[in-house]
Amino acid sequence: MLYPQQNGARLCVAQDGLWDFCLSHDLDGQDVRPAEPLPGARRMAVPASYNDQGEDKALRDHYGWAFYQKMITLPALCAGQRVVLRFGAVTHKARVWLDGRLIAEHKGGFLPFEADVTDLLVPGTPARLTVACDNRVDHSTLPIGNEPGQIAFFGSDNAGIPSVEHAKANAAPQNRPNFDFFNFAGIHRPVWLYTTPKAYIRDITLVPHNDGRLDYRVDTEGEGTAQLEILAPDGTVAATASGAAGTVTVKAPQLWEPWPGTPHLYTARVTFGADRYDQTFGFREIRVEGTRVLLNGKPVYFKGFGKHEDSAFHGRGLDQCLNVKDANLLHWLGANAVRTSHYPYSEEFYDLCDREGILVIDETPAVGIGAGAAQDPYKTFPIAEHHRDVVRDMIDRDKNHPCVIMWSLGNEPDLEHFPKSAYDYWRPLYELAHALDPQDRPVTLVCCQNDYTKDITTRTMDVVCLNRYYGWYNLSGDLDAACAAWNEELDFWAEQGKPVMFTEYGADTVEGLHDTRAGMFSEEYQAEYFERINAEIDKRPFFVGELLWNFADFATIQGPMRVGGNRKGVLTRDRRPKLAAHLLRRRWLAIPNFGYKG
Ligand code: GCB
Repeated sequence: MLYPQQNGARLCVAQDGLWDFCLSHDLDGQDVRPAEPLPGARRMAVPASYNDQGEDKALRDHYGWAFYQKMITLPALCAGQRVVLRFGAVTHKARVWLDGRLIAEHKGGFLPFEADVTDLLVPGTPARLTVACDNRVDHSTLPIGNEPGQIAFFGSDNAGIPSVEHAKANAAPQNRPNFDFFNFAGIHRPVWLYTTPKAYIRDITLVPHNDGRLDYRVDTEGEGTAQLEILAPDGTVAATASGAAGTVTVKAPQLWEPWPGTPHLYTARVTFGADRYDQTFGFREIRVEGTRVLLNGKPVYFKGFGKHEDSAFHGRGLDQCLNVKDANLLHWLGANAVRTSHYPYSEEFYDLCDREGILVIDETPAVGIGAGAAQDPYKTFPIAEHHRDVVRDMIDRDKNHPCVIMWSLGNEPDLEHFPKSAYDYWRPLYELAHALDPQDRPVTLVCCQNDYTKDITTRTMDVVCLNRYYGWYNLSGDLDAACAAWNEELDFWAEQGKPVMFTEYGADTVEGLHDTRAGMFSEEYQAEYFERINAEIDKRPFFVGELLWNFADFATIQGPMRVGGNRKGVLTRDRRPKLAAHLLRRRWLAIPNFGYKG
């Protein structure tokens, strides 16, 4: 799906700003009439989560539908154009009405959707746009929520105590997320009204090869012939082509390389009748060979983090300023990679990473599938079809980005208790991702700390991605024992003949808490933890990367394990460095992108 673009052929108007807003108190959202002004409306900024924009608990802890509303108008001069209303992301379920008429429904809170409103929005005439979003998570959504009566992630269980069980059963309906990030909701990404000519470019698919060949396909609607101009990074025309699909060759292309190399970006300028679209891309190749990951033919070493889209007040809403700040902090730290844990991020983030030379592991929102479940989640959770849709839509959205170098099908599912079921569930998704990706990038699944000898799925991925908390959730505070256990596991992975990397490891750290003996939660413990564990992975040639948990502290559900959120950030939530950040910076600036392990 193309990102909205304003150019000589298309008008593109952001609908961001202050909208009217109200909470629904009916689980089907039937107490609000979308054709009428919202009852008791208050102001709400878009894009942003609604949860932290007010001081009331009702907003923070809402369960169910919330409504947004705004009058929209397209200038009369747009008459005769095709008109589209596009949402970057509405979390988790959305319904959209124009003047009371339902024009779109969408499931999944992290990917875009749009509605053609050419016949509904008369240019020059205002219309009432109403958007409802449902924040409920359960066994049929991604991410996964627990069903009523069950506990939330890191909630206190006290199973079996009658009074606690009764209170749980009688508690007000509420979300019980099976994941460790706050369940922010709302219109999280920009809303656009855009026009195209009636005959238009629907999609562009590009597969660059480092010898300069560029395979392309242009999908269109209506009569016409697609024309292509390939613009070099300096804007000069490097090649031209005509027709809906083919191969065009750029002489001696400048490759896209991660920071501190130069991420050279080319542009495919496509015209089709009166329509036009500029699609950026980069010449870079990524593949796995034996125990190495080769980027542009060279063994790459990943240094960086799992992140979250999370900040004060905005919640999970797009914050371009924060994204730019984070990119600069990644450079300052000497990092070259991030994982979009635990959902696809905003389109604007990938565009920034293309330009800043940051490698991205792009992850679906499939988090919480059954970890700790007594029953086989693959047989009981109705999610397979939605999961396939999400994989398809994520690849469709992000396929042209040079920054995206690997797909992650999900985070920390149960792979150990129902190993055969797990394999039968994940293997087709792995094959689907390979089949759908025109650039055929490596595919992975991020695995939880488990009995790795029983898990038969992780070892079949292109890159083995491990979340491990030796020295934190187990062997707590004992880094000698943690290193011993970790080494024993590394001996197992050494036998598998795959590249292996950390996608998570870390320690909760309260900024300002210091300790001469590096006790848990102190800044010294986090620094020593990374130093000790990193010394072990440095000895292993097949270990190709270290993505720490987490880039910055982030909001979570309340629980006895979380002091004002998850504190495993190397930076605080407001982006101040903890002690470990300085040590990592020294380490990472000395580790080259290529050839670190030979
Ligand atoms: C994990 C999860 C991540 C949590 C983290 C933690 O394994 O993947 O979402 O936040 O552990 O800090 O417990």
